[in-house]
Amino acid sequence: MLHWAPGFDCGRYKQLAYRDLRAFLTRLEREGELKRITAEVDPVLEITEITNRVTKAGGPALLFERPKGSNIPVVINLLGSERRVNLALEVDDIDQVANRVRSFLDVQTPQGFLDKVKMLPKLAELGSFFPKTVKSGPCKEVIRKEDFSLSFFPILKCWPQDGGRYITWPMVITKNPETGKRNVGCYRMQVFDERTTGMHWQTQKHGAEHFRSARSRHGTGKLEVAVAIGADPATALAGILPVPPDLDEFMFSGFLRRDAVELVPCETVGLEVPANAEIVLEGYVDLSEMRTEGPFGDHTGFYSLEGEYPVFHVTCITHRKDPLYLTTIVGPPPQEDFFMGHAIERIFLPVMKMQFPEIVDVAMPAEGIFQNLMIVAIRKSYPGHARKIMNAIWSLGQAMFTKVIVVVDHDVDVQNPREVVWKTLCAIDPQRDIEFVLGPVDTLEHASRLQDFGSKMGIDATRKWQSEGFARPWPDEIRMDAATKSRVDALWQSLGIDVSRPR
Ligand SMILES: Cc1cc2nc3c(=O)[nH]c(=O)nc-3n(C[C@H](O)[C@H](O)[C@H](O)COP(=O)(O)O)c2cc1C
Ligand SMILES: [Mn+2]
Repeated sequence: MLHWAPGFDCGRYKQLAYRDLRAFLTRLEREGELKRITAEVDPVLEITEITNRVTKAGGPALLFERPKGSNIPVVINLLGSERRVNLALEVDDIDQVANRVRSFLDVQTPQGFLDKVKMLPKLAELGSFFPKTVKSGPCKEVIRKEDFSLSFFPILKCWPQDGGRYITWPMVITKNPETGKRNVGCYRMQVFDERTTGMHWQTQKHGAEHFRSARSRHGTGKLEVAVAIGADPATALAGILPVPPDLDEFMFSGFLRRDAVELVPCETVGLEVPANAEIVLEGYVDLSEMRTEGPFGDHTGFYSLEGEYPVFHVTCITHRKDPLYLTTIVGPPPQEDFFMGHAIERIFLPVMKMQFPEIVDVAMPAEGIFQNLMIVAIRKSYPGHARKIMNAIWSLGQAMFTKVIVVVDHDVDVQNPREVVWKTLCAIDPQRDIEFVLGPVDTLEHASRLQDFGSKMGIDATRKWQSEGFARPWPDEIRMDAATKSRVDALWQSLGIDVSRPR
């Protein structure tokens, strides 16, 4: 059920945030963006094969009503298209969210009384995005402290060589043992048995940092963990948002949904979870326990190898009376994670531009699987500027993983791969313009010399300047003059040539 309430602006109707996952599904169904599947389908491999075909064809979100072996329906491909991401964030275009981010970043130090008064609504709005703790919520409709098993849930085995079934879209919640600040991360969880899973905290991620910090403080013992599965779409995205350490992802979800995320305290651990969640797993990670996890068909399009990871022990499960199991698959691109990641890239671009105003645009094509390729257009204003930007990106949060950075001039359309290939290759003297650095690489990087450590490459594909030691003239790009173009435009019909007007 969707809620509509009178808005404050212009007497128009303002839509409130989706209350939960099912409210969003209702909207998707009304928009023709949800397909219910009533046939029995196996969560072992079959759901992946169907979803992979549907995502690649630009098809709808899927609700598998009869997954084999469970009476809980599976929701998948929820955000597997640009349109559904826009519906999730209630915009027509993702840049509208980026503009909202920019409007908050643009708030200047007020100069006078009037300026201060003008700022108040913005500050009040910001305050309304902080998560709110409430007493109870639908995720507590059923509380199972004794009688529970992960086998109740239709957890997918995604690809043939996967080490088992994996929970792929959890919100994994921990608190920083030093500061008490919350982190929410989406980290896959391999099901080991009815009450234990793996916890795939990659080395540089905040969950892994909490684990290391707890170990160095206490040596042995437990780190409490809560895992929420399925929520309204902006909240469900929390775990994926690349926000700085100790910044609460749920606050950012509140910003995205324009309403606070409501949290409820867990039953057996000192953590809070979204009240509207479908399923919650409470438990702990034992600080002295590691177990082999993997392999897993990953978003690189290859299997990530086995590795040693912490183990999550479930001590209690709470869920709705009729829970839905939200999941996703990764694999050969593009998959659903491309659409989620692309939206996040656009939303965070204003933040990147605030720190580096010379950045004009950024593109991360699907085949670059996020960490392999970033194309950056800059307004170059001093010698070596392209290399400065490469280094900036390699030190910017998760962008540190970027294996290849291509920096082009501001007049190159980075969203057009053909133009990028053409102009990049024309602009480089490879020996001079390619730079290698050593540093941290993504844990999933399988070609690097070591896990988590390897080399990265920057390509300076900007025009070279005299002040950079380039002594030759740089040629102009070929462009027909405007007068000739308009003369030919006027003639075009009469020529009877059967092609649409070339650009
Ligand atoms: C579907 C999906 C699965 C993911 N699985 C993992 C994972 O298993 N381990 C991991 O470290 N990151 C994984 N990620 C990436 C993290 O969610 C992402 O880097 C996030 O920003 C980490 O949060 P943190 O910065 O608070 O650690 C996954 C992302 C998606 C979209
Ligand atoms: Mn984080």
